[in-house]
Amino acid sequence: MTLSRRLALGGVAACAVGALQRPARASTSRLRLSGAYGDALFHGRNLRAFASQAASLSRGSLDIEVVPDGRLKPMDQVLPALQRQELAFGEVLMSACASQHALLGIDALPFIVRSFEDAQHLWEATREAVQQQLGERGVRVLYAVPWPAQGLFCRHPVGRLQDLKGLRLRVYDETTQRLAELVGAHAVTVAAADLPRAVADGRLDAMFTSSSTGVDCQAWSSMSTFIDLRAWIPKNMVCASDAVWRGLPDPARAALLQAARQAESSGWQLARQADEAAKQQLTAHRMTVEPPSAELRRPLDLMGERFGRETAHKAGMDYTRALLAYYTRRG
Ligand code: PCA
Repeated sequence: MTLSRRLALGGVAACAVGALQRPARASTSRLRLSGAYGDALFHGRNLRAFASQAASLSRGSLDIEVVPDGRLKPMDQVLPALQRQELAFGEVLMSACASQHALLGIDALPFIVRSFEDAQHLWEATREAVQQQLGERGVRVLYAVPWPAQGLFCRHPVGRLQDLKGLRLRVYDETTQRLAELVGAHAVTVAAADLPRAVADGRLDAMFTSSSTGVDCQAWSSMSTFIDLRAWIPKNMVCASDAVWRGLPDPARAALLQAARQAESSGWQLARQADEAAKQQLTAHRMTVEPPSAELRRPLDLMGERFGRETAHKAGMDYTRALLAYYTRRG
């Protein structure tokens, strides 16, 4: 079986790096990309555009198959699989990998990034350190694209922090888990793919996510309100196995880099558009879309400071330096 075939199949058997490092050939390399979310979302569309750009820029020598919804690899296994070369490309939500790389938790630090411009500053301030850390583990970062800002969907209006106490609150990473703990809610872990069912079955009283995921899971089937907290703007990162990368001929690498630059720039545009369109859809489905009350906002801001301290303590100097760089850029 050829190397590209084994990679395409996502086989668990490690692929010999030696085979990848043979001199460039004109043949097509069929490689698979593990997508973390559904096909229909803007992230999925952007992934497919990335794959087809890579194909056309490499004159067909790169053939990337996008497999959505974590069907190829669950998100928490993507970075290790890239390192072991079991996977050629993969998409992850950065903060969902914070237990493997504490620095990635910075992407979901709540209440410090309030707009896409802030999120761009944070990415510029952290990109190098993220690339360096992942590079040491055999993973090459290609690009990152944000979700719309995270807000709070709820069954009943939440005007004060105390209103969250005792609620079944959906969580999806360390930040949301810790927030649930701090507000005294019952954390219920639900992956994005399982949200439509969980919401329709009424298993959640409230959930943190973006306007677009709210639409994707039809939040209106059991919830009444979207509080646009702009709590943080997490990003999906698309990475390559460094060993696979090193085995590609130069023109294929150049094509990948250019396709990645285009995907990053179009992805940020798509995220803005998706946010606008999703809020309109929520309203069209009779949901109330509103900013947080001052009474809710104040304690959440204070919580943001606490998160900064706790995470800097856990994640060390790279993290602290990246955070400082962010504040310096943002001014
Ligand atoms: N949607 C994904 C990640 C962040 C977002 O907006 C989710 O809720 O799981």
